[in-house]
Amino acid sequence: MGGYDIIGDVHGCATALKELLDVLGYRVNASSGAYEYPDRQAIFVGDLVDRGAEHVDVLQIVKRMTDGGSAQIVMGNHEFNAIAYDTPHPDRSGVFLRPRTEKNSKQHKAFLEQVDADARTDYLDWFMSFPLWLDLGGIRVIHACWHEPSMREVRAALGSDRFSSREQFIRATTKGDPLYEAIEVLLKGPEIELGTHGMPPYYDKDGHARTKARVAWWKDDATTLRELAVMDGNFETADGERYPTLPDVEVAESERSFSYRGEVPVFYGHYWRSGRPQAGVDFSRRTACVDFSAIKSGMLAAYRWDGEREIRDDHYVNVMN
Ligand SMILES: [Mn+2]
Repeated sequence: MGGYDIIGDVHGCATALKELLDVLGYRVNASSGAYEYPDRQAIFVGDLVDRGAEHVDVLQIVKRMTDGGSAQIVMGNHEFNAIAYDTPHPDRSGVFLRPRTEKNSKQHKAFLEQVDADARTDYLDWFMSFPLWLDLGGIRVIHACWHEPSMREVRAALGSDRFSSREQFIRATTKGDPLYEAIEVLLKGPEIELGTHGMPPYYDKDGHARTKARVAWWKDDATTLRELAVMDGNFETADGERYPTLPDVEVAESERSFSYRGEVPVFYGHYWRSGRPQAGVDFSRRTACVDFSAIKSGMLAAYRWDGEREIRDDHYVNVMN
């Protein structure tokens, strides 16, 4: 393979996807109908679904590409949730592995409305076949966080890097099961407890109290709570005060275990970044986020990888200038 084009979270935005593939130089093969590029492959970081208005088109485009061999994909938390939303709970009648609460149904509404029931069944089977990560030699790809202890847990539970039975999927949605915890890290990213460091809960934009912060696993040199915990929203304390700056104290080694120290570049999505890719936040020498919020910006981002061992700012494609 001459190179890989790693594509961010599509979230039902087919127009943006077609524009990006066009910018990258992919062309539709007249006989198969699949976008392709000689000697290159597109790699999707997951989250094809939810939110956007063009689900049918997105699913058709990407499925044709993976079927034809011009693309590969890893599972995102939205594909995982879509399967769980559709799978009945084994013991509780009328209940599904992902509870059909108002919030969960609203988040999944666009997919349910746009993809009819028959097509949905086929696509959910396809989602179930997605690997949870890809290790392609020169690059690694994961939806949210490359974390080898969690991958070992998955391999032990599944016997491979993907699901092959409903029973496995049930375990993966059962809180407290080591498989559930591992999937959370890989598909949603690790979190750090603020309370154990003497910090109060914070309130997010929807008024939900939160006791954990996201871990900046992509920084290889972060050792303190301030460096590791992502607190970049306009968060408030219970009293409506601005949330205090986190202390610059070293955290325990176990809380640093997520930091990526591998030599092979890792590409990931999930984090809704925006603007021009920034060193130290969106990319580092060995990590690069490709999710630049297609839904909000109308532009889907990618990274054109040509064999380099260190991430290059100028290999980002279709990001804001
Ligand atoms: Mn995601």
